[in-house]
Amino acid sequence: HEADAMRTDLMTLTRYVLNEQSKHPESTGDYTILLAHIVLGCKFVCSAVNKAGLASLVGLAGDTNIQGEEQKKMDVLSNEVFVKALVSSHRTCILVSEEDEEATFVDPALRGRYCVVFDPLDGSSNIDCGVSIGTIFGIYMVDDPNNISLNDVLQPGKNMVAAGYCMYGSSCTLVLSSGNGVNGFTLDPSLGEFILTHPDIKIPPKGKIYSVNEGNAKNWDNPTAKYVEKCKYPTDGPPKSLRYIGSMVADIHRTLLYGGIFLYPADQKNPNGKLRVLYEVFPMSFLIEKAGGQAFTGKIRALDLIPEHIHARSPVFLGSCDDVEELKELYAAEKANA
Ligand code: P6P
Repeated sequence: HEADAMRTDLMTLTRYVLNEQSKHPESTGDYTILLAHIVLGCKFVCSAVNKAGLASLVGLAGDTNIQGEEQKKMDVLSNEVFVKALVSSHRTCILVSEEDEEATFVDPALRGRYCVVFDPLDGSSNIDCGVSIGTIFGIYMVDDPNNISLNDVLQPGKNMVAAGYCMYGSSCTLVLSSGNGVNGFTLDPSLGEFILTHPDIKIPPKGKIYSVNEGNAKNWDNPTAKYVEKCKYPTDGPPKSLRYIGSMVADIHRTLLYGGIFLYPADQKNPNGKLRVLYEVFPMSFLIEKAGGQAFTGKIRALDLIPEHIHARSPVFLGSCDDVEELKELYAAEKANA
């Protein structure tokens, strides 16, 4: 009987967000509507990604995006779908996409109070080999949509009102925080609904996994090199396992659920690391902190960073509290000896 109750009492993402909204009588419902449009984009991309191999959507679109990477058709498609969904929600005023060099200022007639920064298809170089990829997004709110500037999205990540990702893998999983707690929803394709499957996610305080691209080891700075050395040759316990997928959404999803630490350090080639502040570092740091973990840039708390421009990069170390704390001590020691 209990199982039946579970099956008929479906906690969909829509219902969950409406429940949250009802806790704030003053709320206008704008956030609920915005989220519904983000979810629409995720469902579309999920469907397209699942058919990609068949619909010969894989392969190059011929163009290159502003990152100078060869743009794949899926990137173009996903970006267009999210931009159109967000503009048509009438709840956004500024959009920043990994695929577009300039920010999009929404037509004043269609504006709302939210700014959305997103990577429509992060890890897209992995599409052809079937590795999980994902959409990453962060949401800021402005006071007056008619009085906006680029500064409204050059804000520290701690000012975000929400952040999340949708992972397109063996299942389609959307992980979201609207500021209090982190929840995971899995798409039931037969219903076309995201169902609550991971309520109130908490990251373990310490993990057994470290996640970094060891191929960059020769370029790492001392604290990172020392930390990874400790992971491999610990003096106080068993070595950690290395798990690195090379698709941020997949690496972070595992870190969130299993614990451990994810590192994308600076190196001599990329003094600011590789990952983008607004739509990779901030949303993932926001989620990790709301789940009880830490996110650090090598100098400061990641969410305190103020991006210089919309495609700014930053090193990032994030995951279980105790693991990140150990790495922070090595950076502090380096600073003290400097
Ligand atoms: P590397 C994918 O291209 C991406 O932007 C992230 O999804 C991923 O974490 C990172 O780059 C992987 O970078 O240099 O290890 O291949």
